[in-house]
Amino acid sequence: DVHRAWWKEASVYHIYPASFKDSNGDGVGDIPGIVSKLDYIKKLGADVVWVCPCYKSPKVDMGYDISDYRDIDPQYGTMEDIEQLLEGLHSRGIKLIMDMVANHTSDQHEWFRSAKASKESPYRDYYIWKKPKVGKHGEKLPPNNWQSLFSGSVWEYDETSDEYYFHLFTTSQPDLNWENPKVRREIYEIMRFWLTKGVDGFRMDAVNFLSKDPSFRDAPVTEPSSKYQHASSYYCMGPRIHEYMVEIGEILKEHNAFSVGEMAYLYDPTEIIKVVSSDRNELNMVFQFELIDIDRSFSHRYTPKKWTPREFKDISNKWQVFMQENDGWNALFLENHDWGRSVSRFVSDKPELRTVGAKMLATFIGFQSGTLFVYQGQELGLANMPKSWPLEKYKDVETINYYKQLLDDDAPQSVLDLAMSEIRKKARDHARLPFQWDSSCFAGFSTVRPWMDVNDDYREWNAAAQVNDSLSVFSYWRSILDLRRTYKDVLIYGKFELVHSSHEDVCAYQRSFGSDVALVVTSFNDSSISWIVPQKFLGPGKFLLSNYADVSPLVAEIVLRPYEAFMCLLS
Ligand code: TEU
Repeated sequence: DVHRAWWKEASVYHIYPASFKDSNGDGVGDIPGIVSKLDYIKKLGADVVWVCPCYKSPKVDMGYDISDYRDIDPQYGTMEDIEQLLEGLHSRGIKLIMDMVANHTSDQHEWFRSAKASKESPYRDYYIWKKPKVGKHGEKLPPNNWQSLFSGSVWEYDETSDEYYFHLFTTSQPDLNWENPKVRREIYEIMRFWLTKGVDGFRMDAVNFLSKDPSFRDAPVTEPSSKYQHASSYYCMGPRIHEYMVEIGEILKEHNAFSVGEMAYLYDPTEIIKVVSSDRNELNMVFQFELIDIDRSFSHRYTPKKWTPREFKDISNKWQVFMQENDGWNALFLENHDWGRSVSRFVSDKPELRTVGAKMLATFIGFQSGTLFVYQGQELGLANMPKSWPLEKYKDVETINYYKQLLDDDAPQSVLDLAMSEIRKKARDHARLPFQWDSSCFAGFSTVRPWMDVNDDYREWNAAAQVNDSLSVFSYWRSILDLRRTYKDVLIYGKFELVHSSHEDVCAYQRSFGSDVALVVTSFNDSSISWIVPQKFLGPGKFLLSNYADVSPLVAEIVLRPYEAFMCLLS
């Protein structure tokens, strides 16, 4: 027996507001811009739209530093614009989920300004403050050795009070003190505010960081050359995390809201099932990053790691099987605003392979069990910035801090070169280039030069060129979303099993429900290889999707062309 739910059947389109569509000619995307493109989103077939933060913010971290949770940033629009967006989406049968950043605020939020102004402030305890550690020579040191996700210490010294405050991200993003019940109540009220406005749910930012190890003890030294150490095991899933999640879950339940939590640094499904299992009433699903972390070390984005298609498949299989055996649920994604483009990272953005590669990845992820997320531009096969672009084209605080730290540490040229090659693959900036609407100036994104430059390839790679072309990447994604709706039983609720699990280059799986079986075959090889078709799949089959025009029937041994992918229904 399967547990059906609307949020399991939904496909989500993920929008980065600064880079989607500029309506007022200031070079930055905005909410009216989104409103003007709703028919495009409807055409793709999305059921839910998730918009990254557009609340009032100084935008040190592109809106993930919120200074007023109950207002819209003027750069993005007004409250009326959000209401229009809600109306426009709802009238098309699409839901809206917003990004809830509850781990930290901006240092410009009135709570933090007050907290910083005086130790007596009623808001002081909304944040995490600690006395300096005293060094051998009486010098003041950060209270522990934890490293910020954006380089340097997690502690920032405050002269006024002679204390440090805690920030996992930039110094402009002080962490909220979730141990303080007042803080939790504030956040819950904010969530209710938006739900009452008609918002249909939330993507909960960095939600596994809400509860930290209260001892704040030093992390073990894993990187001897570094002053600060990776400490996620101390700030992820702290002792009170489920208590908070249950509280959050109650609010979500009141409104039958959609919820997806972001949980970095967590590859243990037995931890995540506690959040998403159907009897826990915490969150619907979680973004875990084991798959898209495949080309990095655990502790750092820019430490390269070799990976194989076999590992890609094994990781997916691990989560698919675990969630299905434990009545949990997966969030399926290969891209978001924090990563390089999937076609550039996992296959190839060479002109001759790009379309077929983007479609192969879509097939790979698109028929697995879970709620499917598509990040803006992924549906067009958009690629990373050109490798020739210099560092000056990168705008993200994480990229900039990282490179600056290396320069400050007098890193040798070889280290700088490696850093640059990693940045070219994985920087968050790649996903934040302006959306490519058409072949006109600035890709139809804006009438002026946008806040980030448009990718060189926009004349060829854009929405206008793809929406009406039945062979485009867009049409392919559209088919996937459509097939998930049409063959709901097997594609949403069907059992997942790998086929030929040990094959090194081919990831094949089946979904089955009653007598229906969908076979999904994807080749991660850039040349032709042969594949033995298991006996039970032999026969004409009904090819519902394939990334090469001419597919031949399933005989005992077939040749898979470079990055070939198909989905075939047998019953
Ligand atoms: O990301 C939090 C997070 O843990 C990561 O995905 C992070 O971006 C990455 O690991 C850094 O290397 C969320 C948002 O998605 C991100 O854009 C924000 O910058 C961050 O929270 C802070 O709010």
